[in-house]
Amino acid sequence: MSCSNPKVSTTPSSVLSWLLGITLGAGIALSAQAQLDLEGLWIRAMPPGQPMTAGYGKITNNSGEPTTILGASVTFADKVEFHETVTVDDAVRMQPMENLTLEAGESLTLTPGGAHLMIMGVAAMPSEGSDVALCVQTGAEETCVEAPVVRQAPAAMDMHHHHAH
Ligand SMILES: [Cu+2]
Repeated sequence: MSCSNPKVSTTPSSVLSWLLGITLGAGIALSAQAQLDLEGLWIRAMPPGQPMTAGYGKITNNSGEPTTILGASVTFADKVEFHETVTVDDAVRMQPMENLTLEAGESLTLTPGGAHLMIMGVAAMPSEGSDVALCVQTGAEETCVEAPVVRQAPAAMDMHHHHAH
């Protein structure tokens, strides 16, 4: 969160009101801000007719208190599960995540080969290049984003890349 307002006075009362203004502003911003921040979410483009695909990205708990993710949904498929990837007896497999509680400020990062959104019962696979609504539910609210349908992670998800070549 950034505040670019430079109106800082040296008199204590002005500083107090400035701080108060900041506090009120932050409070208003918080109430309008989603509990969950969905960052860089994308859905794997798959050929038409495939019954399932996966979604990835970063989900951060901005609520300031532990928050449990109850589920996720898309309009083009029956069911979305949070899966984790585990290795058992040298075999890689995936299973539903048991703990979907994020501590305050904690993020859940979903990446190919790791935890992911398993999207099942696809009625009509969205075409590559389209955007689809992807929603994540907590007890208090539902947070939705428009997620691009692409073959691989968009460049924005490459955290080590700073737009320079
Ligand atoms: Cu899976």
